[in-house]
Amino acid sequence: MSDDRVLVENSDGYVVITLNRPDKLNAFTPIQNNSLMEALDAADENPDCRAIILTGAGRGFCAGQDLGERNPAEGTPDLGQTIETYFNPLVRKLRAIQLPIICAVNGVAAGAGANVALACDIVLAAKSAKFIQAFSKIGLVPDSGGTWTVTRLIGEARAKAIMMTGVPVTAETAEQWGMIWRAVDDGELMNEAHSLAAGMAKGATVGLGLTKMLVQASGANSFDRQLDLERDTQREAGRTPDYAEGVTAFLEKRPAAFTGRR
Ligand code: T3D
Repeated sequence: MSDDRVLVENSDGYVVITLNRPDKLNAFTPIQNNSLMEALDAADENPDCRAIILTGAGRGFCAGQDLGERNPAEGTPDLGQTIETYFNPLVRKLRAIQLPIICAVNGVAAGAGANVALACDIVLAAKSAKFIQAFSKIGLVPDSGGTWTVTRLIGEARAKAIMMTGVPVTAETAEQWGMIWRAVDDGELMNEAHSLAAGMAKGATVGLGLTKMLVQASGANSFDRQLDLERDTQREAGRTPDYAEGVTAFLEKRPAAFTGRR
């Protein structure tokens, strides 16, 4: 990586991407955002990469936009422009990559940092982590897809309350509400994330990617349209070598050795 504000580590079949500006709780700057996009593209284009872990260095996951880059005394900025340039492309990419993306939320996730985490496919959080829809505290509205994602995850009543109050949501509450997959002991977070990613990296990669797309498409589809989409997608999955291997392995009573060929 050209910039050390985002670290990339290749593991066996998956990639770990770490936001690395711990002194500022990994708040997003344009450079860090560009590096993160580059790292995600590289992982997506790497045929050996079958899963991604996204996490943060230090005591925070990400505190959202770096407010040190904003100076209200200089006039009214066009925040729509920065959303269009940085945050919207980032969350679109997280959802478009046809690989499982595991977010290991190691500490506070605030503002865009919270909604970027929640845009990932499987979210694990350390029990000490908190999710804060911090936007209302500075007169903004939730972005990075939060009004869409969070509302679908936890419903309007809770979404409106946490967005309008900015109250921190603990990892354990987030798990109880269905906002994340699991809250785990702090010391276990990265072990859990690696173990999940290693499992995914041995999985039927095309099928997992298609599953992600199907679940994401369901929100906009009627039940009938979704049934059609499942039919078409199953046709595609059924043509992969991993399907043949999965069924053969079952019949031969042995573990499947998926190649994950994409
Ligand atoms: O502008 C646009 O482009 C529009 C898009 C907006 C997207 C957004 O994300 S808006 C929301 C921006 N984020 C926030 O409003 C959160 C701001 N941070 C906080 O409220 C608190 O830091 C936390 C609740 C996240 C954590 O609190 P705490 O007490 O654990 O840590 P701290 O002491 O506040 O922060 C530690 C350091 O990180 C501190 O630096 P210092 O004083 O030690 O040099 C603090 O200033 C810095 N930091 C934390 N968040 C940000 C930040 N620096 C810049 N930007 C931040 N967002």
